[in-house]
Amino acid sequence: MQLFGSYTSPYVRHCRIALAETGLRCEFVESDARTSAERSPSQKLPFLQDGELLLTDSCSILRYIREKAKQPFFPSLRDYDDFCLANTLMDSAVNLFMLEKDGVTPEQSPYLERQQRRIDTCLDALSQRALAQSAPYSDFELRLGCILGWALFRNRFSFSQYPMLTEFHESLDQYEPFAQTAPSS
Ligand SMILES: N[C@@H](CCC(=O)N[C@@H](CS)C(=O)NCC(=O)O)C(=O)O
Repeated sequence: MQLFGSYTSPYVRHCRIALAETGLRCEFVESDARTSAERSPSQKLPFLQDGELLLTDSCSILRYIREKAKQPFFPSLRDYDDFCLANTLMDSAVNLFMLEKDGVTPEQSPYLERQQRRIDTCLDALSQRALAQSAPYSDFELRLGCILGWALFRNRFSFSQYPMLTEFHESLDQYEPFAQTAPSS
């Protein structure tokens, strides 16, 4: 089994955390946009190859990892929707980051302004959730931790106005699978 990804992507980080938690054997293949364009129809990272099986999204990869390790994957609807919201936050933040690299900013596009506002409304809603302060963390909480860590690493948005989120991220930083997958360039 091979996981193709980068050491900076928050999507990839979540998969790497799940692999560390389950102890499954998987080769990590550091990859770039050229590799994803050649090998995955989504042209995104991560993707996972296990024999004939190709998985093209971090969500299906997470499900595969959890099921292989006989661990639950979103038995709770509440937790699943919170995961989706954290994922929406991640998509918006990464999308704005990618476009900014191409010189396109929210000032030039009402849709991107909406993406920017979406980051604020998602953060506000997520800051009101009850969050674990120690392991075990749910996949929703790991997803949220991954996007908060990425935002700090890339200096993309601040969440210092939400002390609960800062405390939560600091507690996750003490968790070995989270700490060992911290983004690095
Ligand atoms: N829905 C995908 C999103 C993955 C994603 O956006 N990955 C970024 C890297 S952080 C990427 O490869 N972007 C390339 C592109 O958008 O062309 C997932 O959950 O795996």
